[in-house]
Amino acid sequence: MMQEIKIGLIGTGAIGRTHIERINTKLQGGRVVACTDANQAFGQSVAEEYGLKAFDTPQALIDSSEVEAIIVTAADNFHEEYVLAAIAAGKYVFCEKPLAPEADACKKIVDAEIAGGKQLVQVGFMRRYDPGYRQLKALIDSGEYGAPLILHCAHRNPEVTGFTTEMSVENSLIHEIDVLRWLLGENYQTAEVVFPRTTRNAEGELRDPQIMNLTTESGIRIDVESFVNARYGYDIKCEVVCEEGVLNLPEPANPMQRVHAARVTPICKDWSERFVDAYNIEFQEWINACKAGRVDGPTAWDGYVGQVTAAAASKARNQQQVMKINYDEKPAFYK
Ligand code: NAD
Ligand code: ISE
Repeated sequence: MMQEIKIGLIGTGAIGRTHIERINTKLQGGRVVACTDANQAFGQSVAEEYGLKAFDTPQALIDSSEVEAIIVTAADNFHEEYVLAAIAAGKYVFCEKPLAPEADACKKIVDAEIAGGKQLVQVGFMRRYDPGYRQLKALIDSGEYGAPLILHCAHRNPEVTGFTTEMSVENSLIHEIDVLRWLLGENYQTAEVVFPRTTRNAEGELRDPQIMNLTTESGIRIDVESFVNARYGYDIKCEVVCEEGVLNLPEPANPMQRVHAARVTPICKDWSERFVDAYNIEFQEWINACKAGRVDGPTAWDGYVGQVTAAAASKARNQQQVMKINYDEKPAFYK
């Protein structure tokens, strides 16, 4: 057996723990051996639960000779600092989305990676690994249905805590911003965000739901609903209207049940259930790529493009007007 790659994880919260679990119990070729969390006692308890070494600080974990690759699953605002530290240490780093909440911070990461001369960063845009999105992409790429013209999408969470109006785009819709660009193989040109009536279930000042409208370079129009207090379940929709056919993202294969004089097909409760296959494939491919000495998933450049788009959408939302999106030219390093 080839040696397992030794992984250190920063941020042992909800998704951090699911990644430890999947890597150490389901996947092959890698093992999470160390962790750290801003809440040290909590990080220590997770380390004990999974038999890992607990580090007091992310920097100590990144610098340790016992750790060969890093996973960043801390809160969004700290991604930049730890990804830059991992690049400085010359270690592969998987960073949960978003790469950083600000486009400038993503650009700093891109610049640091280029200066280091080696691609090390992968961003956690797991929908690219979802079997349903992969099937949809294969159908679009086959050309059999003609060119895509319109996309109607929805991203619904049952509930969230501590969410702001900005986070609907920067933390939640960033998934659609990335996966639809990958699905269509083109960049965006304009963004707009409009508000329907706000649900009574939105906390404080949160505007929820929101609708983000995007246009692409070739003129495809996309509407995406973000509804983070949809209550009924976790529901992701994507319908691609093509010249000669309409393609839909497959629903998760939950069995239909006949109960209480009704036919019922359950809907997923949250992201961890809806995208479990995507996360498993994403991490197996990341481990394989690290061992082969390359990055073959979403790059720091994809993280940057995502956040430039999100920033334009945020500005469009604040000014209630359509914003043009301008990206820097893609560096040869990422081509
Ligand atoms: P969470 O709040 O459950 O966990 C975050 C953890 O990070 C907490 O334990 C917290 O103490 C720790 N932390 C915060 N600041 C830190 C710091 N400076 N250094 C070290 N640890 C720190 O949040 P979560 O839901 O697990 O989300 C974590 C990240 O994963 C976020 O960036 C989020 O956007 C992303 N996420 C991605 C998906 C996906 O579908 N790909 C799903 C959920 C979350
Ligand atoms: C969360 O951080 C995720 O990434 C989930 O996939 C998404 O559905 C949710 O809205 C985000 O807050």
